[in-house]
Amino acid sequence: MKLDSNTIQALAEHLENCELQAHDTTKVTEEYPGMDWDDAYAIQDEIRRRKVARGSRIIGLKAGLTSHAKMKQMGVTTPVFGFMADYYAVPDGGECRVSELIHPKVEPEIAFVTKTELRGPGCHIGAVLAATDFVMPGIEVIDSRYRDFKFDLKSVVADNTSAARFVVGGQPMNVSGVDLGTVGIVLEKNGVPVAFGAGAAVLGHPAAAIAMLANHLAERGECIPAGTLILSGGITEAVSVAAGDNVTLRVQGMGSTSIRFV
Ligand code: 0L1
Ligand code: MG
Repeated sequence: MKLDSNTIQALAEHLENCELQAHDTTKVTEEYPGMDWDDAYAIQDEIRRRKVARGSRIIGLKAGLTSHAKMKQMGVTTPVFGFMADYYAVPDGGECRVSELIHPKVEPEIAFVTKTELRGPGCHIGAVLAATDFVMPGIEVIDSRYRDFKFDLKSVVADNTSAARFVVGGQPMNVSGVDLGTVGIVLEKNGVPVAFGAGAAVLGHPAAAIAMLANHLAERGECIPAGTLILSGGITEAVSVAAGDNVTLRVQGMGSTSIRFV
């Protein structure tokens, strides 16, 4: 690690305040260009610690930048991992207040819920499918705290991978009932289809993103516990939203989930 603990704490406080007060900032690597991956995840961990210390529960994990569309959109090449706090969750069909966010975008995702622990190294798609209780449609609302969504990977990891809100719903499915590689999705904004794709857009198969997460956690001596909700990453590019927008994700054979921006 290149940063001392005081700097990690100060950067975590700054980024979390940007999130809580809905104002943007410059990327952290501008001031600390020499920071490394461990520093970036240590800042994210400190944000997580601060939330838990204030009484929030961590209710899920996420993989981000797992599709070529997203990587191309953001000009990066590697997936990243983050967490979801309890207040990020929006009920299916519920409201998301835009005034609490900076410049929200939505991503169509497949959400996994595990039934047994997943532990790397060497975790693979087969192990993920065996450990999955069910999958369902999920919309992630991302809201980078960086001005104009301009960042590099270490900055975005420090910023908890732009995590802000999410909704899951539709028909929970056993993985034996759906081919997650070929499953089709349609994202609608105000009733108009705005993005289309198939599960394979995420690393060839969305379960590959969950395996990568398990292997990433193993490097830190951690695992994915049973009962964890995980967003596997945007299947298409992210779509900007504003107050008044209604967004619905339809996943073939798995129903739909919706969120309203007010
Ligand atoms: O969930 C995601 O794919 C977002 C990762 C962070 C990058 C972004 O803000 O687009
Ligand atoms: Mg996402």
